[in-house]
Amino acid sequence: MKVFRLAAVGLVVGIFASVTQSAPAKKLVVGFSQIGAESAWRTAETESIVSEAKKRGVDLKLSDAQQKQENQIKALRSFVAQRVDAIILAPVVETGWQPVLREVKRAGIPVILVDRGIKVPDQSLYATLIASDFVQEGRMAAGWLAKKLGGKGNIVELQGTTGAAPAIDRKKGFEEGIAKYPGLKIIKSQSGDFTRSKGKEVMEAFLKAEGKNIQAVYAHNDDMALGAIQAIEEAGFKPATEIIVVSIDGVKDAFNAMVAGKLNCSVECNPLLGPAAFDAVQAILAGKSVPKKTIVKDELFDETNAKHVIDSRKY
Ligand code: GYE
Repeated sequence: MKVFRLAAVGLVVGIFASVTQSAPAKKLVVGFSQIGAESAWRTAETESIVSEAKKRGVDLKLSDAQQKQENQIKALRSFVAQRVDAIILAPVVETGWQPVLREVKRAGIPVILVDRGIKVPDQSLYATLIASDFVQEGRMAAGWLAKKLGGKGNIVELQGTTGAAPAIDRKKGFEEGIAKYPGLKIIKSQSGDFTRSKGKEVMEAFLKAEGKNIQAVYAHNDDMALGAIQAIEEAGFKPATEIIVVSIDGVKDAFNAMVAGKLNCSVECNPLLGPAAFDAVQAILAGKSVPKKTIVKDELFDETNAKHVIDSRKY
């Protein structure tokens, strides 16, 4: 009886709701041009955006560019053809966006940049950027390493993807950071494209050329550092003791490596940008003004505190 009454009430409420409600709101359609899946960081970012879209009932069109700008440009054009409501773009490199973003603007579609910035003469070509301060991350890594090495030592650098904002800025910040220590030198620097396999490959070449001359590795992301650690071990050196390793991102595997005593330090870079990205999408589509840039705050973790925080890490 009770069950029946509840069902009846539900039915009445249901009918009432359907009478009073106007036509259901149109589902928001958002195009997301993602760079690829080169690192654990990137996978975490994709998951964050996909799951947030689901949570908010957004129809997300996800396009994976496999690290190629030309694929991203194609994706943007296809989003325009599909008349999406907004575009989230994680741009692989900084330059070369002006022509396609003009087309997007002409179609009246707002662009939300996530995680990496771009260089365009016309700032109106994107609505907002949500990203970490990569220069600051580089400075933090440099400060930590300078202290660890007592201001003296030879460093090899594994750069991120050539032309990418985090590669340019993390290099710049790090160089600034070590500039006050005349005893610290970058003796080799090359791109490892933000991947584990390239990081390993480039580190192997560095070790072959410099061997015992290397006191530290600065990698622009954790994946390259993890590849480098493998190369160091295979060359018969002890990572984190004989060769200090510092990197950026703070992904779970980096924490595992710090706890295992193979990685010394990782500067966090938060990839969980889904909520902030969709807050921006919805605000912009509601005609609200949003800041041109939102900086995500990052912390530094190292061998002394990794084990205390590893269980609370979300990516
Ligand atoms: O650090 C790296 C990734 O753009 C901030 O890209 C991001 C970087 C991140 O592949 O792991």
